[in-house]
Parts: sequence; C-alpha cells; structure tokens
Amino acid sequence: MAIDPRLPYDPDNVFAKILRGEIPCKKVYEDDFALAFHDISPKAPVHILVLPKGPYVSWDDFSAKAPDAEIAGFIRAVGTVAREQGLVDPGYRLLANIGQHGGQEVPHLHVHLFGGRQFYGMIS
Ligand code: IU
Repeated sequence: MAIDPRLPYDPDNVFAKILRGEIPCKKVYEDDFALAFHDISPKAPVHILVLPKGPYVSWDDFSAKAPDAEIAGFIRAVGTVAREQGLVDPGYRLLANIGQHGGQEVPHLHVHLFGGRQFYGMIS
C-alpha cells in the first residue's frame, strides 16, 4: 500500500533499519550523505536504490527541509553511483515515487536507478 508522505518519519521503516545496519543489503556505494544498494526485486538488469542518510519520508520533505549540503551530497551521490556502475554511456533512468499517487511503498526517500537495457517511453 502506498504511503502518505505527510506522515511523520517512521524510524522503524525498512530502509531506516538498512541504514542502521540492522538489516543487510547488497551495498554498492556509501558516503556521508547517501547509501546505495541493489533493489531486492530488480525490475531491470541494473536496479539500484539510492537513499539520503537523513530521516526524510519523501522528495517533498527532503526538498523542503534538508540542509543544502545534504541535498547536494545526495544528488552528487546518485551521479557517482551511475558513473561507478558504468551507466553514463549508453545511459540510464532515474525514478522517485512520491506518496500515494506516486506509488511509494517505503517511507524513506529513495531514487531508483535503472540501467543495463533500453528503456522506451514513459512508465505507466
Ligand atoms: P517504492 O518507490 O517505495 O515503490 O519502491 C520500493 C522499492 O524497495 C521496491 O523496488 C522494492 O523492491 C524495494 N525494496 C528493497 O529493495 N528491499 C526491501 O527490503 C524492501 C523493498 I520491503
């Protein structure tokens, strides 16, 4: 069920537990601002999730409340992951689901990074 991004941050959500190391993940990148790991149910040959480390439910509260350094650090980390995974050429796709209509399931902001095949058109 999709989440309501207006709810307060739940420190026991699954990605919070992964960030604290309480649940394992297949990590591909970590720095002061972000953690990236392989999606447990990949929808493409490369399907990586990139999370900011701070307690943000969605793009909405992240963009409104996060300090500039955290926003910059997170966006840089997404680009770094894509480069390190060799996705820049021929390209890749980024997706963030926000709230109910966005179909967001896990209430900690994450960007999906898809690669390894040709994508056509928009998502449904
Ligand atoms: P969404 O944007 O919130 O809809 O995507 C959640 C993603 O998190 C989805 O692709 C799941 O396969 C993925 N995921 C995961 O990688 N590990 C987990 O323990 C859980 C979900 I729960």
